[in-house]
Amino acid sequence: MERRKTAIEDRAALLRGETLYDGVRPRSGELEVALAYPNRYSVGMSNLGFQTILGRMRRSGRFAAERVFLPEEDSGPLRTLESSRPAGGAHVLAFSISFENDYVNFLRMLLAARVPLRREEREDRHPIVVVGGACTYLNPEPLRPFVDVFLLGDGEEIVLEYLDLRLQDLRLPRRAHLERAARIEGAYVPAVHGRSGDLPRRSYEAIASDPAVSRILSPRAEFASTLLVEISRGCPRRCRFCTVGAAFPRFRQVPADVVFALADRFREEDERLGREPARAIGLVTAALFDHWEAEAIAAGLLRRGWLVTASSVRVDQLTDPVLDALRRSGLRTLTIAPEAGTPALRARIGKNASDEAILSGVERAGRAGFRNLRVYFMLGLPRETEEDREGILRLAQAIRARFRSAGARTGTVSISLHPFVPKPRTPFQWSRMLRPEEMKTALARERRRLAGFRVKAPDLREVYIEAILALGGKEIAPFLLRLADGERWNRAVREAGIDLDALLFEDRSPESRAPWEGEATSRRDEANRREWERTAADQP
Ligand code: B12
Ligand code: SF4
Repeated sequence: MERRKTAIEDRAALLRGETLYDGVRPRSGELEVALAYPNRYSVGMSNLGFQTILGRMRRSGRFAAERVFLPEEDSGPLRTLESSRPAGGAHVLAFSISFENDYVNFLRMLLAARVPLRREEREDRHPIVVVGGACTYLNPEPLRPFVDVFLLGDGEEIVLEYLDLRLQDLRLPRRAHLERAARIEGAYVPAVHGRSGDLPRRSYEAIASDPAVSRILSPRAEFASTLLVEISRGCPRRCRFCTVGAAFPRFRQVPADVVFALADRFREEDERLGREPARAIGLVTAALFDHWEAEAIAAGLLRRGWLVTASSVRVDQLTDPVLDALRRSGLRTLTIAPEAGTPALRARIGKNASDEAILSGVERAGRAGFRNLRVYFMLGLPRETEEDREGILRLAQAIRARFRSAGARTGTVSISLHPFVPKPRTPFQWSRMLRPEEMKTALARERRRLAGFRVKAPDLREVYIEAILALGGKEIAPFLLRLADGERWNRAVREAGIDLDALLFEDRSPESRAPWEGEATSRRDEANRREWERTAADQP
């Protein structure tokens, strides 16, 4: 009883703290949708995919869409945030998933919602379990046994097409509805299609006039009370390890005047309702300095009285006006990701930047007044040599020296070391990754070398779980179920009979068919194979 009361109070406090914009308040409607994020409120509310899909559902005015997050503690059946409805009683239980490790939370939330985990065990009274989000369409296979409908690609349009169909089909048996859903372009219905293979994915073409934007601001989000606007989708660079180009094949940009119009509209709404105005805008983009109007956007927002923030930036492309706008907005730490210690390895992974280009970017950051730098490197990249690893220390020292001499005398330079994880639909999908013992030794050695720096590295268990879930097929379902049951990862691997050598620790042949590939070889698969061969031949 006590516990239940706390959960209700927490919900009320979260809702009271939120500011809603642009018609995103909850509506009533015949179709009840629970939109879930398989992680905490603070993470989900910082995710623009989740916010965008919720915005679409609510602003259409046709559906009763409420949010669900991973509960802080086991507090009885899973309930929606807004009106505490049981999530398992909705017509549609939709999940937005952007990180593989959240698959475990996805299963735990289904359990908490009292929905059978395996799709064949669900009956007409159960919700249709729908899933969207980048990692789930790069490789839907590990989730295949648990998901009724995947909506592949950009979700802006397809989510409404699907919900409209579900509304029409409310009185149809589950199977008949699924058969109809399978005809939507971009829908993958495992019960009808079998493997996901060659199914098309959706791409939203109107981003330039209708960008993704967060319409609910919360002081409890990771980016507290910050309005997030996606100023570009995709990335024109094709670093060989990175999923962004694979998830969003076309690079699309939002013009500065569209960003300003949005910001002005939100400001007017605050003024009209006499609320404390939102002050910070977070520019969501994989490629801030590739945006043809990056400088105009940063300077124009600042002129309008907004504080401007951005996630990590490409250090070899920094320009003074954008750095200046970020600094004047109060940002003190800049995150940069050279990824590898030597120019040769950077060329091999497709993130070409000379040491001097990196150092002169760092110098600009120091001159612009940044106090701290966070520098990301990966360990265990394909054909990485001892010289490449030593290069991390050399580059880190040079970065610190240049940063300090440019003015940041007392600030910190912290290093993040992340094990390389091969990702589906990238040229490095065929690469091996280091075994846990190799990785532990390499990490320990780097930590010793980098003794003068603050070094961060992730929990290795999480890294190997991510790799298995990224690359595996539907046969890894027992592994996932064991993790959801709280079992340790290496024991779950053994009991599920997964051959880690074949899956992770040996280079795979580009001729072999990956779980997510179809019968036909797509142009992208071909391009990835060529890039992988060029990597092996040391060609840029
Ligand atoms: C903002 C951000 C964060 C925020 C917010 C959480 C989040 N996951 O987004 C914070 C800081 C908390 C964060 C944390 C992390 N992040 Co992050 N993050 C980003 C970033 C910069 C933007 C994401 C975004 O908002 N994109 C814009 C929206 C509109 O796109 P979208 O989410 O894909 O949504 C679209 C579709 O996928 C689809 N869709 C999404 N949900 C649904 C649901 C339904 C029902 C439907 C139909 C469709 C649908 O429709 C949407 C609109 O078209 C991306 C890089 C990038 N630019 O993409 C990295 C990125 C997603 N993050 C990444 C990583 C690795 C992490 C961390 C693991 C970092 C760490 N070590 O802690 C954590 C994981 C946290 C988590 N559980 O997700 C990686 C993911 C890599 C992967 N899976 O292979 C990315 C791609 C960066 C990268 N290049 O490596 N991140
Ligand atoms: S690593 Fe960065 S620059 Fe390279 S493709 Fe990915 S998002 Fe673009």
